[in-house]
Amino acid sequence: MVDGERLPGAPDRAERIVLHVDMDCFYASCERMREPELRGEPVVVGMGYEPGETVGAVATASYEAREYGVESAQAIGAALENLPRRAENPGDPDAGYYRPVDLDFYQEVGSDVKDILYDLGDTVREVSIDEAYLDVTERTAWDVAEGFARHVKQRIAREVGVPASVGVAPDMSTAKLASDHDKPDGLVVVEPDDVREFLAPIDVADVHGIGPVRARELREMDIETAGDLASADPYELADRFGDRGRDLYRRARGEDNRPVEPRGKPKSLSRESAFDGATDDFERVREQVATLAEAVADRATRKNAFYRTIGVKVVTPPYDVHTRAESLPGPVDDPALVDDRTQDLLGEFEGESVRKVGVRVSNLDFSEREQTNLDGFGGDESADGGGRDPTRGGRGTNERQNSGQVSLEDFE
Ligand code: TTP
Ligand code: MG
Repeated sequence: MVDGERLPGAPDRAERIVLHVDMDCFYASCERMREPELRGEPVVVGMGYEPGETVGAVATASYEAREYGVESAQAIGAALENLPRRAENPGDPDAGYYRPVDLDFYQEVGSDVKDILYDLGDTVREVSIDEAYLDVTERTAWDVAEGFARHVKQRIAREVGVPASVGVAPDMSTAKLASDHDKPDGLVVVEPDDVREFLAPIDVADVHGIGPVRARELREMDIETAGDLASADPYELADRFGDRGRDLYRRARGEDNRPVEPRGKPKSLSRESAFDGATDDFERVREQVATLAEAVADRATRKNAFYRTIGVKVVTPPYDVHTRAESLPGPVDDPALVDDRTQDLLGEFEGESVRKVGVRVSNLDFSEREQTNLDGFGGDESADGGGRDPTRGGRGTNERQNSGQVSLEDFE
């Protein structure tokens, strides 16, 4: 095929490297971050669950709890039959820890993960609170893709503290199946020449876009696996399922040309770092925040992002997350202001022991810089000493926030 024949947005699949990230038992992993004694234990997170009660449904269960037959969407009552509460059975290893959903906290953690992904991918498509696709074609190559994927996992583990599974493949559909293939803590790279072989044994019900009803219909046609689907008669599939049938046939053959279209521009940019244990040396905390502030402001400048909110996060033992933020009257790109405001916000925590600190700019605005670039005049904006501040005039209002106020969206 010559280049000119290619449809826009439908590059040859061998040319693309797509990485899919899906966090492992995400809500349970978040709970383990702030309650490290839950690590390695069966953990169940319940929606509509109240401690001590039997109401609600399982949002997720740790892999240890899944061993007892606990699974997403199960009623808490049913889960308790398989896995009783540790609180009522102290010391019993066959009992588990039940926690209610704390979506604000999970959003906060998910957003920290996404910040790293935006740093690592050319384009990022956010799919849900714990899942995203990255086009990393320009960032890596097939012979080093595994190392790159490991780097992604390690940055998330080190900087945020939750485990992820990662899949790398030449298309989105295969990348998703790859990240799911070795969960938890998975890392699977499927190179272009191996796609058909990788897909062959996969159950049709696991192919993206095939729900339980269609899976049953396919099984009636003796199509059990993606391999069966890939070698089925495409005309028969089209007859039975219309255009959708042709799509599924292509997907089973690894011919998924959907580009990784960016969705969900970063809502915030942040950096955080943990101290070994906790520190009582507040000078150290201040220095760390200054370093993080510089890194975050630099990243915003590189990403053409103006910000309307500057904030800090301070984690104190055992794992109490405090966030403080200041809203500015308008969007700015002003590293000195980030430094100044974060040090000011930090002052409240002087004298406290600190486990972890973070700096975040949010309420991002990409429009002005894009406009500037379109005009072709971008050169003089930092003439006044590094910062461009179209609207600064008054001091921002100091506003207290609970950790995480982003709403849940894009749940696919
Ligand atoms: P998933 O990624 O589907 O599940 P998971 O991260 O818990 O487990 P896995 O290791 O298999 O990826 O969903 C992400 C989060 O979304 C999950 O932690 C809880 C929430 N969720 C619900 O609230 N209800 C549901 O039915 C599902 C499937 C997930
Ligand atoms: Mg997940």
